[in-house]
Amino acid sequence: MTAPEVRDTAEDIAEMEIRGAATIARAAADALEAQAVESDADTPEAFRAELRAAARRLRDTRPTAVSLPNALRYVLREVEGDSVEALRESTVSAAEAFRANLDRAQEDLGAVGANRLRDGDTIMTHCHSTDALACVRAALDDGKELSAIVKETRPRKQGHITAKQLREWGVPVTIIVDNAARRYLDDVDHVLVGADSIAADGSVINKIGTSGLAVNARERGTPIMVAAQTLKLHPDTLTGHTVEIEMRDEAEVFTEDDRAEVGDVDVENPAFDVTPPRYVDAIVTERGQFPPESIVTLMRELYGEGDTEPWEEE
Ligand code: RUB
Repeated sequence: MTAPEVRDTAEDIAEMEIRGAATIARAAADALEAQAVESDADTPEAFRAELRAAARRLRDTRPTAVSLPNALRYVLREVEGDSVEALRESTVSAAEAFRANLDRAQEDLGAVGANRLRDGDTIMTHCHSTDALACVRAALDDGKELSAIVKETRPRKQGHITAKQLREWGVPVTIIVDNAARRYLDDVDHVLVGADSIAADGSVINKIGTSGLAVNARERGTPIMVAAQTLKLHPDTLTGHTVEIEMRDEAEVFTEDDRAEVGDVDVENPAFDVTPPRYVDAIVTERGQFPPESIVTLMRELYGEGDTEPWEEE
């Protein structure tokens, strides 16, 4: 059987009710745990097959954020035992360990990122990243005062989530439309964004619009800081694979009414883009900050060269 939580989580990730790379990873680990707890499999083989099927279902929801397959790999590789009960227990403790690592990594990353922020600084944000906000939180906890220029982030306006969080923390916020970013870059001390995936060459894959922002920021001389736990490192890129960019429903940007008004046009709605490493000043992780070109060393250390995926059929 497939646990209802696996189906619900997969749907919620696909529909972006659950969104943001770290949050998706946590939800995936939770769903595998639910699958293990609710499984009625009567043999270890059947239990493992169900868990792999659940992982495949979760993995197939959104293609770009590598935290999703990295979470599934982490949990599945810890599953061990000769009985259904032992397998169940090891899945539950793997999911618990994964969540604890996630929390610790985000806190440690926040402390590193906060060191780059000075009292009185203004940041510019794009989309909503819990890793990026962890840096702000840690800086505030250090007693620094910050203000923020928050890009709306079309088409789904995740900038509003960032603005709400920052206001709850007492940070003064100015919302701008995405197209206004360059005009405000001279007023900004750091561009601070998250990442869905980091490739072996140090390219940063994040919400569509990040690359244009980074190019403009470089031209204005504003430093660009990417906050990304090592869970965002994409191991497949070590062996030459590229990161798939999710294309989303055109209805997010162009409605049926728009079509009736405008006429028959093609619509493209890529969810993410790739920022080349030369536009990024620092990638801030829980292991310290790295120039993007050196991230490959950390990637090799943590993930090695790829091997078979634990959700493939045996
Ligand atoms: C979210 C997005 C975020 C990263 C990092 O895109 O691009 O910047 O996922 O987030 P979407 P976090 O809204 O399409 O999921 O730091 O929370 O992992």
